[in-house]
Amino acid sequence: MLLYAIPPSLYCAKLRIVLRAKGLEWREERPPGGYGSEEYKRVVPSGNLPALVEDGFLLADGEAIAEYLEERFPAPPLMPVDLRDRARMRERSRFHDTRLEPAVRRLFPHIALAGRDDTVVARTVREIDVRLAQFARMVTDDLAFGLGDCGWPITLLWIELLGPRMGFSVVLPAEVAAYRERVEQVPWVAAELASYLPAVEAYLASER
Ligand SMILES: N[C@@H](CCC(=O)N[C@@H](CS)C(=O)NCC(=O)O)C(=O)O
Repeated sequence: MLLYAIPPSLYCAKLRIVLRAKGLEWREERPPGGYGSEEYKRVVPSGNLPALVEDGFLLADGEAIAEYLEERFPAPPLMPVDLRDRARMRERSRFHDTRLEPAVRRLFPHIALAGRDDTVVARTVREIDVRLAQFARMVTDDLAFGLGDCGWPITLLWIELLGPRMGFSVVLPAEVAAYRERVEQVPWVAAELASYLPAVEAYLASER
């Protein structure tokens, strides 16, 4: 399996948790021509990272790939059996992908002091606080680790590392802190975080 990825990408890290959980082997390549290049878009029309090629089958979009892998390699399962639990697992994933992560991503152009707008940062941090408070009311511990959990430890790591560098502090609501602790104990999450952390730190150092 070939994964198109760049080291600091959140969604590539999220997908690697799925690959690790499934016990799959993969190799990684940077997008040909570089991030955002026309050359890459000739291979992957949307230009999205991550993209996966499996047996000549190309698929881009982390969530689509994760759901494909779940169906292609059902064991061990990363989706609950119960219909409503499956829906809740998807809700957890979509809330991460469409609410929390995009807010965190909006901070990226402001990491370097030269490009920082403190008003935008303060507004974005308030939004992150709101999203985390919402998630605190959604998250429960009755679902076994699954697809909907893979993005959270990655984005929560970014929030933790960005705070001291950008002069803000986000205190996780108790429910989210407990959830994070639980998820980080899952072996494939721990393995991915250990290999991903240096890539995030290198990226942050390059943005100084
Ligand atoms: N929902 C998408 C989001 C992925 C995403 O935002 N990837 C970034 C890199 S971390 C990207 O591909 N940016 C370039 C682009 O969208 O053209 C997914 O799950 O794959």
